[in-house]
Amino acid sequence: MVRAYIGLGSNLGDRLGYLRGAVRGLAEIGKIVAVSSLYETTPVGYLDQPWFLNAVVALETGASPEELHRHLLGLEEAAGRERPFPNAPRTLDLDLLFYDDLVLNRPELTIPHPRLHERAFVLVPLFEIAPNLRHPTLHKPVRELLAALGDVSAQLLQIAGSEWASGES
Ligand code: PH2
Ligand code: MG
Ligand code: MG
Repeated sequence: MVRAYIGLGSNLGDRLGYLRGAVRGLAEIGKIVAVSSLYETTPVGYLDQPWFLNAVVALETGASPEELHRHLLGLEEAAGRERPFPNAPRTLDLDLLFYDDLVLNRPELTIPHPRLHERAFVLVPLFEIAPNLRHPTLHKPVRELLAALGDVSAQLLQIAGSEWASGES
């Protein structure tokens, strides 16, 4: 069994419904062992799009990285995700952040996620559930990666505790 960390995001349609559906879908391939609070976040990168809901979950799984990645893509597909252009608004985005301390560099899958250390919308929820988790190539714990971003308070707002994941819809 390994522990994987997955970033969840949505900024189109029933955002909370898609994230809750994703948590149910992740439980089909492992055991959810931690769920972060839920954050509303300002768009990063392509700015002309709605605010996101973001969260991070920890999953204990026997699935290989490839199986897990395929499962994530299947859940995005099931949520009706379309990809008209890079960084387009999306119903559901599921990013494999860490897979134990595996380092993988393939065209279709890079682990750890190559931009996670730049992103408050990933590091703030990740810090809640795994502050001491060490990045296997940057050799720093999440706590330090987050501290390096400085004041991120204008980029996100905590809108619910971890109970968000277990609600109806
Ligand atoms: N995802 C992106 C690009 N920008 N910004 C926020 N706030 N949240 C995201 O999940 C996000 C983003 C690419 O996947
Ligand atoms: Mg993403
Ligand atoms: Mg993605």
